[in-house]
Amino acid sequence: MKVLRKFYELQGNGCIVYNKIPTVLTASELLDKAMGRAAKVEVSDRNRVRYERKLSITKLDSVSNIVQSTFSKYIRSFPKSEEMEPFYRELMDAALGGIEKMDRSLKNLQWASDMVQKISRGAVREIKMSDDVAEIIRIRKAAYGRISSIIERIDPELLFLNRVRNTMRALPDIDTSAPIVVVAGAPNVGKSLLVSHLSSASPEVASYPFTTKGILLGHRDVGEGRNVRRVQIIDTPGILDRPMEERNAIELQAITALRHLDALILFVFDPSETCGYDMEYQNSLLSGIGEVFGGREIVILHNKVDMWREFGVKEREGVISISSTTGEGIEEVVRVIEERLG
Ligand SMILES: Nc1nc2c(ncn2[C@@H]2O[C@H](COP(=O)(O)OP(=O)(O)OP(=O)(O)O)[C@@H](O)[C@H]2O)c(=O)[nH]1
Ligand SMILES: [Mg+2]
Repeated sequence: MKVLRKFYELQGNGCIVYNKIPTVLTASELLDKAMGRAAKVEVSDRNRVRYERKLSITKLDSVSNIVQSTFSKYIRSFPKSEEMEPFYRELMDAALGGIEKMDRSLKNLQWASDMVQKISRGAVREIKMSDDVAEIIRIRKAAYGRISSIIERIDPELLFLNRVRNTMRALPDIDTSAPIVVVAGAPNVGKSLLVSHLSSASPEVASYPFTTKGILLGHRDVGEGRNVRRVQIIDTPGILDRPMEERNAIELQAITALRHLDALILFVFDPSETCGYDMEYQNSLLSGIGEVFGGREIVILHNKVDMWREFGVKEREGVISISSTTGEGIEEVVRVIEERLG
């Protein structure tokens, strides 16, 4: 699973842990699985009491083992929130309305696992001391009942963890340790066209919480020989193209998660204003983005030069004029990226 590698710090041995998070069963699915397996166990003994004792103990062991192994698999495969990279932790925090719920749910699974073990061991102890078939069966059934109610009690946690899993799988696959370029600007200014120019392969679409469009992720190798580095280029439709004041708190958090990325920001203007937004609006977007990325360097690009030069608009100093249609100025953008990130 591509995304999950981001949730794990490098281990002491320098290896990234590629854990897969399995689907999380609901309480009733887990109970069906455990009880179904227990129903199938077979034992043999000619003595009726010994037979019933063996059978009940084997069934209880089986139920307890399945529950424990299932929960420990979940506990192992989910990341601990404090070990997650800040970018992903903040995104998950926004998407889940509090990442600490994940840690709490995992703790509850551990609790349930311990309880099930305790109930089953206690019942086995009682069964070993009994010489009465009816009593042995009664003890087993009582233990089943208590185990079921423990599992049912943590059903909300199981459902929540499955939501966590699905949310994680949908996050963008960004390597936060590699260089990143974020392309921002108002809608229609030519961001996507620019990203496709800058990328060596065709950009892939990745989802991002609270945007319907999905971000574009392009790549480009910069540097030479041994010093080649893969730069990721992120197109941000629907993320950074509205004023920050219009956002709700969750959206804002998903945006501010971007500040954890060590990114070079390219802010694209459309001085022709054919995008439908005037320069004043575009400037106000820029200052909002400047605040989000506080202190990060922002490179200003004036796109659609092929168009606005004809309108008689003058080029500005300190700004790179480009055309994403004719390719004018793109080389200079590449040079700036190589200089800052190469
Ligand atoms: N003449 C001219 N048109 C351009 C240029 N760059 C982009 N366009 C046009 O502008 C329109 C928008 O381009 P996109 O690359 O989709 O813009 P965007 O910023 O990604 O738009 P959203 O994803 O909607 O925010 C398209 O019709 C492009 O062909 C340019 O340099 N010159
Ligand atoms: Mg676009």
